[in-house]
Amino acid sequence: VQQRLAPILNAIEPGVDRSLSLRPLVGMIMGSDSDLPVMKVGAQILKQFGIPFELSIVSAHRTPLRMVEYAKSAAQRGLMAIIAGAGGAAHLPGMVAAMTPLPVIGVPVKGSSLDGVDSLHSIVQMPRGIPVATVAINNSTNAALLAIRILAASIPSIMKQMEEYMEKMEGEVMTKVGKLDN
Ligand code: RP5
Repeated sequence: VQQRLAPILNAIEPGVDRSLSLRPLVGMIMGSDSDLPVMKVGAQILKQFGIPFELSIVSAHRTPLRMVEYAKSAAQRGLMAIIAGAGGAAHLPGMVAAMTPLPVIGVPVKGSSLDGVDSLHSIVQMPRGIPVATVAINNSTNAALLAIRILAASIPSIMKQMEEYMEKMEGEVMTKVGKLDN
């Protein structure tokens, strides 16, 4: 799995072996390598904020035991949030949330036949007691930003970064407003 992900990791952070880097605070997992094009956008955001994270393939259906091991060890390994992307009958975020006390953010990945509505409904309709914070279809950017906000609540330097990110975004919009007005 790590071998298949290596080119992606390298594109995100050339020359850095994630397994040797800082202890990951965010776990980003996905059901299949076919989810990577969607998920790597969020990974790029985590990288941009300098958040130590891990990226891997964990399938609820094809590697159920790996999923159990991943979810059960996540808190103990120091993760503070998990982002889980999946398509179709997207059980991964919900099943992981059922086995960890950590916050889990689900990314519904758009599949080929039902436009991602299948994934969205699978992830968002969690039964009472096991929450999964669900972002919009294919929106791994918001999943990463939400994970960062979760970290920011207890890490002041990350809070400051998030405030700066929001100010920058506002500034960019206001520049466009200024151009339209003139
Ligand atoms: C899900 O099935 C994955 O998350 C993926 O979105 C979907 C299709 O997987 P592949 O058949 O492309 O591996 O488990």
